[in-house]
Amino acid sequence: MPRAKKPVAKPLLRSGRQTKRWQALDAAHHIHPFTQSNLLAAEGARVITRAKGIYLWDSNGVRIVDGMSGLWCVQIGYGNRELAQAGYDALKQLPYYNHFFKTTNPWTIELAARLTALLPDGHTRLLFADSGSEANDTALKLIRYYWNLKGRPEKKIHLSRALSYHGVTMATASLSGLTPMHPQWDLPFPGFEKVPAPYWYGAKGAGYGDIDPEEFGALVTREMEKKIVDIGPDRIASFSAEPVQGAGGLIVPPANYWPEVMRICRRYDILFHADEVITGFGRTGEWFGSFTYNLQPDIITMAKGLSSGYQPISAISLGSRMGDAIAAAGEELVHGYTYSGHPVACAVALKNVEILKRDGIVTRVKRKIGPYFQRRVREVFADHPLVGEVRGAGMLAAMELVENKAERQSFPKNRNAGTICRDHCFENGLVMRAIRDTMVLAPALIITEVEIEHMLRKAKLCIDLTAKDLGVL
Ligand code: PXG
Repeated sequence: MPRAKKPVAKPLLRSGRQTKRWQALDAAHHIHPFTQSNLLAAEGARVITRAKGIYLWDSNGVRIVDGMSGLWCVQIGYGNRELAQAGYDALKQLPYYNHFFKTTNPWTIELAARLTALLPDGHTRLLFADSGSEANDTALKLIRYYWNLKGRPEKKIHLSRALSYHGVTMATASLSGLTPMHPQWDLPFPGFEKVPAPYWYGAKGAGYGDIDPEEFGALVTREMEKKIVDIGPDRIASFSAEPVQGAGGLIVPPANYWPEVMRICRRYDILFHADEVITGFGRTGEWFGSFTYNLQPDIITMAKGLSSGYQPISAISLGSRMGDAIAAAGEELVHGYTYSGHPVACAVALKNVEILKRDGIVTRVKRKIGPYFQRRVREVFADHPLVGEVRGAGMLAAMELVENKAERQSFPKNRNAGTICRDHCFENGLVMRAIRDTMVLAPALIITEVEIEHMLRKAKLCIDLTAKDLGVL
């Protein structure tokens, strides 16, 4: 009998070749978002081929802990079969139809109804779109429309905050306060004005001196009010804000900030738009950050966790003030996307929301895993010499790396502390987001205590290595 051929250890070799091929094709043909293509082409992009729970695998078979749940969005973790099944069923039954010509479909209807039951009182009507940027762009249009309907067309200025991220369309990039998002595109458009972010930890470096968080909260809201008075409240349409600023550096405002902002919006008759693209769907321990911080939004935008990122879908929810006015106008709403309320995306989002509720995932963030995560991240990092501040809420946490902890002094930009740390994470199988020198973790809401320990051990290793590189340890 001929001897069976010994299995050769080819898969690795093959996958190595395949990876190189994919990297070359990617470098040649695919333009990446927020990426310097020439640098990436030299390095080669990491090819992610599968995922399960909180883990990703690359094309070389390396397992990576995804500390960011994708881009702050995979609430339910990867590889959920029920979501896959829901999408597959919808794909078979109705892969596409729209809502333009007096039509609808069961998944869109059920999802709209389900969401309004979870949203704050008065939010009984919503529209769908396909991304956070589209949702915010739509919100700005609806805000303009509302004031036109009210006979106040002069109310057209959109206020938002420094360091905010609201999207990348022309209008939502204008609304965003992260200034690097503007020059390539000659933005912001006129009519977009900024007020300060409630970024207490950065206050000293920004020249506010040694100020305590509450004083700083009062100070930035006074600056906001002054800006409104200077512009003239009659010209201001809206104030847009993330309950916790995400991409701007995970900024959790001082306790007195939100009540004062709510008072200011009411006093000057400014519509309040809560951008819940990151904070929605349990991220802060409630269904929406608006509940966590007791906000009363006139309009809410949501995306990411709505479908746990499994499908591109977003929504814009109208409070009674805007919803009633728009309904009463009885006009055609001259707006909508080909894919708004896509049946497959709605089916997946519906199943996602059902599971978040059925399995008590949001409640678990509030009562158990959120408090555990917040406690452990502080225990591990609060006394670390490189970590100036640990901050966070629910399943959001950040460690801000500083040169001098006692003096709250940041590193000069050219020391690249955040980038060095992110590179260590990359080498050590952890995705942790570097925002300037702030390292962020936003894991899937289904993460276990054991997995949190595993993730934090890796994060500690990477921050220790960074400290060594920077001469702090
Ligand atoms: N609002 C907020 C608060 C966001 O965080 C958007 C709107 C825009 O959503 P779309 O779906 O159009 O991307 C976002 C998106 C990062 C990062 O690295 C964050 C986002 C997107 C991409 C990267 O922190 N947030």
